[in-house]
Amino acid sequence: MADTQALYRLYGVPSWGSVLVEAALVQARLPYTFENVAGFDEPGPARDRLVAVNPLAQVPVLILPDGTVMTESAAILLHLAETYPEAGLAPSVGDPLRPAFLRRLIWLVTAVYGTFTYADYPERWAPSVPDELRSRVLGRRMDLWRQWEDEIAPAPWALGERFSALDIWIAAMTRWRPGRDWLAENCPKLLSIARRVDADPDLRELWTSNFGAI
Ligand SMILES: N[C@@H](CCC(=O)N[C@@H](CS)C(=O)NCC(=O)O)C(=O)O
Repeated sequence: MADTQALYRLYGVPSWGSVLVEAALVQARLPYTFENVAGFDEPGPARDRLVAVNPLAQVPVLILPDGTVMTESAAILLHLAETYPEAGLAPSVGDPLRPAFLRRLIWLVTAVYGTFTYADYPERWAPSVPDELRSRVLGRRMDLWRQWEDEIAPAPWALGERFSALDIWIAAMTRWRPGRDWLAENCPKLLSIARRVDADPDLRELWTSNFGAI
């Protein structure tokens, strides 16, 4: 499937947003190295290494085999899906499920993922009321998960019968706040997708290395 000589280089932190890209690399059976930049959210060498490739100082960053720097998880995912269609990460152009896939992927990065920028570091944006900002933004994120839960069919995967990277993203992002216990109470259909992906033998090692015991 892949040119095994061509190595991808992923900048990330275990269990952080880099897991979204790492899972796609594993799913596509692509060789990669992992540049752990843990601690990059404080000044120091890890931040310096990250800022050198992404001035926004965010993970994930993927360096392609030709040296091209890619940031933005959805862009990276779409690039990998298009380059390695056999990995089944996304319905291809012309597939009737493609619009639903694109809509939900972009919704995930704009509506849901964006909330982490504000709730993870509320003191940056509202220094006088950080706790209030965190709790309001977390409330917004819960509303968003509930909205998807209401829309999703009770089928095995987010797109119905067809597995896609959306399922991988559900498995990863539901590890983040508000977390799986909240999901069990509020979003059982999304949780069942997450658990099905947890059990995928190809991805188990990745989940363990990122989140510990699953
Ligand atoms: N739009 C970016 C968001 C990436 C993002 O928010 N990453 C988080 C880690 S999960 C991060 O680097 N946060 C540190 C910060 O925002 O300072 C993407 O989709 O890749």
